Amino acid sequence: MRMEKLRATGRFLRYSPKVSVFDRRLSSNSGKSIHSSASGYGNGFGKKCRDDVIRKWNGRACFGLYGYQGKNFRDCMERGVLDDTRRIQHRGFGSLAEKVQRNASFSTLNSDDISHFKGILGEKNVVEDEERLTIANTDWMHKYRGSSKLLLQPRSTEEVSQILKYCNSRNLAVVPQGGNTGLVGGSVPVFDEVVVNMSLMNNVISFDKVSGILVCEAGCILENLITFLDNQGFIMPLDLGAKGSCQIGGNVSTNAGGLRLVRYGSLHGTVLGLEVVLANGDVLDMLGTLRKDNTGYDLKHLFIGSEGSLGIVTKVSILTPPKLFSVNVAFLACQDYFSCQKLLVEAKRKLGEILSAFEFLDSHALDLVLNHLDGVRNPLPPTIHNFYVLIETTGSDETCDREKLEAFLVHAMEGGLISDGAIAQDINQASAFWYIREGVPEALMKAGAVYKYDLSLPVEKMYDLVDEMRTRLGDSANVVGYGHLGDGNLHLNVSTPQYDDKTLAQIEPFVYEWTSAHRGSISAEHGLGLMKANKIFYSKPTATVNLMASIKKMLDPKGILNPYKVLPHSIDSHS
Ligand code: FAD
Ligand code: 2HG
Ligand code: ZN
Repeated sequence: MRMEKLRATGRFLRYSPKVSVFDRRLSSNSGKSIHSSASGYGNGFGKKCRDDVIRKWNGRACFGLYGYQGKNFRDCMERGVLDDTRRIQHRGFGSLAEKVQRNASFSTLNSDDISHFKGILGEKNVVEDEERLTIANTDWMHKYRGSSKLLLQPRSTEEVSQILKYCNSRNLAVVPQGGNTGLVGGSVPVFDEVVVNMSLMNNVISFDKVSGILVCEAGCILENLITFLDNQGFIMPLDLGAKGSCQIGGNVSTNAGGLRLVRYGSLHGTVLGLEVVLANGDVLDMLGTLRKDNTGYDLKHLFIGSEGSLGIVTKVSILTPPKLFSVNVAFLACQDYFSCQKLLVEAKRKLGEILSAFEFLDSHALDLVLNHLDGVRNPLPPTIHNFYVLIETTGSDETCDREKLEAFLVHAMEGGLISDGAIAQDINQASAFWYIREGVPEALMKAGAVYKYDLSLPVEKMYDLVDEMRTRLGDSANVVGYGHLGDGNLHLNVSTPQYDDKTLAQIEPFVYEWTSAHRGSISAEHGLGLMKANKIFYSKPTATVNLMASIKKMLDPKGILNPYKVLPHSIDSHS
């Protein structure tokens, strides 16, 4: 039962109910320990070590058997997304929308428009209900809020095409919306844009078991695709904490990175084809299912990561890897950031092809998770460590992979890179380790207001920014650093009791200037949305931004698709 649930969340650890949980000392010299399972015991570790560990284990609770049974991240996510409109009232970023001028060339909705849409979609898929609109108008963080009066739910590409054709002719602005889990204010209206919600386009169209190529509609929820593929013996090359709500169309449109990019690469590599509806309603069939196709410009790439500003993605063709059964997850403690960094270099070299995730969080992030999420326990004894690393390996040879990981960890521990650690011994523990990492955004939400920065930076410099930010803000904020270390992607979050302009002024533009000075990117994976549309120049030269604006103008001359997002308002005014 539990195994099924975990499978559905994308964790494919082989579960052996016979395996008992205990920890054991890996390095008698260092006095540090890796807490691990009986399986694989004896591969390089002495008997004394085992006895020590069994004694130690008897003395304390099993870290793997967490008390949050029945709750997984999906439940939390859905609560976050669908739950109480009361919370929506409490939060709010106040003045953001006021800083943007509504584009006067856009029309406002009238009753003829509503009748027209009802003619295309039927009554039930033209939504004017206030409660549903409140949800659609509010982003996951409850930070950005629009005032759309209409949500449309197309069921086919043809319906999307008719919607856009009409909106274009009437100058009605549109926001494409997937699971509304975006973190940059891109998925919600700024003013009264019509929301085109893709959730009814949720069919798998085909799956080729020989090539592993999946073709599906854009509204498929990522977690459902993961489950579908699991039954076929495959996995999605993409996984992220929002999987229970986000949609593949939203993933493609944000070029989401996630937890396994280090292994499977970005969507620019795995997406083989797209079907997209342009602003004028034209349907672009680029839904190839070929690994190789060099016939001219590969236009699908324009839409991967364009955040709904160039077209609505209606279908996706994606290459999926076979599911491998040998999965190991280790949760490790490091004394300093330099050790995390060195551990990464070593992991790439020593774990090589089996490395499937390398994530990190600092002690501030761990504390948030422990304090704000129900049932989470620290897998490690409660010593203060400054950093934690989650390493996952995925391979096809259980014994070999386990030996490889353990040898790597022993070596790292002896070299002083790891101060403590635990290896999950079953699917529950693996899931529990992952929950700590994936739970950080939810914990931050519960802690109060949060300023989020999603940065690509040279790994060796990355944490300097967190330290500098801490110095700047002093006690007024909790500065948290975590993210996809294996990809050079830092999630810098500043947590405060509530939003205020003074704190914002201490963070920005400093954070963008620092990133730019280190030749980083101000958006590693979340996109620009509304939050960073005007900040694009920190990461892109003017000539490039101008070319982007020309492409936008060509594909969407009236600028109806996701206005005020992605491109700077100065050159995207369409006035
Ligand atoms: P939405 O939020 O609905 O939309 C995002 C953007 O895409 C908007 O600009 C929207 O207009 C556009 N869009 C949506 N669907 C379409 C479509 N069919 N056609 C055209 N445009 C469309 N992101 C990561 O990259 N990595 C992570 O690890 C990660 N973890 C997250 C964890 C949590 C808890 C949360 C809340 C978010 C996380 N995110 C992460 C951010 C977010 O989940 C991703 O950006 C995700 O890809 C958005 O998908 P969505 O379906 O929710 O899209
Ligand atoms: C993650 O990696 C997400 O958990 C969210 O990308 C990051 O909330 C954030 O800052
Ligand atoms: Zn992330």
